[in-house]
Amino acid sequence: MPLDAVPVPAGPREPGPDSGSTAVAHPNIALIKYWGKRDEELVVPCVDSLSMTLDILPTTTTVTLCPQGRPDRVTFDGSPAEGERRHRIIAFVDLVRELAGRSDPVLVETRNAVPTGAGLASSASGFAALAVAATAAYSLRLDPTALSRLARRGSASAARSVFGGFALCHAGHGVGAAADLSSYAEPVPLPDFDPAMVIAVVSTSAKAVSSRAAMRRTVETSPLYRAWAASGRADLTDIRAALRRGDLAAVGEITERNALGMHATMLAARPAVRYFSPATMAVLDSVLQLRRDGVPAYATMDAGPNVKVLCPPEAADRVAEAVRGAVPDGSVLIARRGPGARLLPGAER
Ligand code: 2P0
Repeated sequence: MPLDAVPVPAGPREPGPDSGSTAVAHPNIALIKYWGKRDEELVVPCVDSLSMTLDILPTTTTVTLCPQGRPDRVTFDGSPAEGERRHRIIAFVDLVRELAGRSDPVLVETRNAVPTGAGLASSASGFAALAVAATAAYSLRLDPTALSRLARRGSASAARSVFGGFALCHAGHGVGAAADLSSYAEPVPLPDFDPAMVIAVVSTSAKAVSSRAAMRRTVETSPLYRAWAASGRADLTDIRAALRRGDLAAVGEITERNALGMHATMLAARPAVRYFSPATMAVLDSVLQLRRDGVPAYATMDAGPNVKVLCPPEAADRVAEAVRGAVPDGSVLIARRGPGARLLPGAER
């Protein structure tokens, strides 16, 4: 028998350039925000959310199984990951190992086109890519709902990045296992709704307060939290109707009010959580001016100072120019709706 025809035993291989399962996922921006968890361990959100997955700034993650006895290894953009970041990734891999009934150590290699931890949804794309790559590496077959539920355990916003276009994430009901089972995202089919999202990157520094800690503080201490959560339910009903009509102006108005309300609840937390910077305000002013000039542009902000502006695709260049004028030191990106998380065939890696 020629050497290259000798059957290779199935099982973990040494990591090499062709081994491992590689997945790519894109960030998503919530139009109706999630803020606050009702179960921190299971990462179950307090409120439903609705998002648009972008076509830029992907995360690419390769998970390679290693021989037993090796330590788990995690790299981020080629450097070893440490601290909380490593801990969250390994905890997630442990969850996949438990579901798969496997114990193989792993090498996890992640590359982020998004600045990590800067409110540009890097944990959404990160855990969606990890969920797809890790389940493939451990030969765990999950349907899209189960995959979204699993991604949620890494980061609640990641449940939405499993899907392309628009996705609705359910806060679910009940407690414990019932809450886990009922909280996942699903696609919202809107084939004809294709707005642009202009992203004003005013800072790529990691946030001072993690969204996890900021959410906890907001839920526990902000007197406005319950009111915002209740108004968010009305916002969701209204935005779904506006999306069905393809009414971008209404979608934008609801998106902007929902985000400003979320930041108001944070400002009312004790001590206050403030992600806005002077550059954020300058961009918000430029968006107001665009509207006064008749350009339909609507802002939303997440756990960081960067601003995302929803607008019709034909207005994107004008919006980008206005935003650039407001923050000459920043950078501006134009995104459209993007694809869901997917496994890359060997040839594309
Ligand atoms: C969202 N954000 O709906 C909200 C709006 C930021 C503001 O989800 O604790 O990284 O890992 O579930 O998902 C950012 O928080 O937080 C986020 P965890 P995540 O997109």
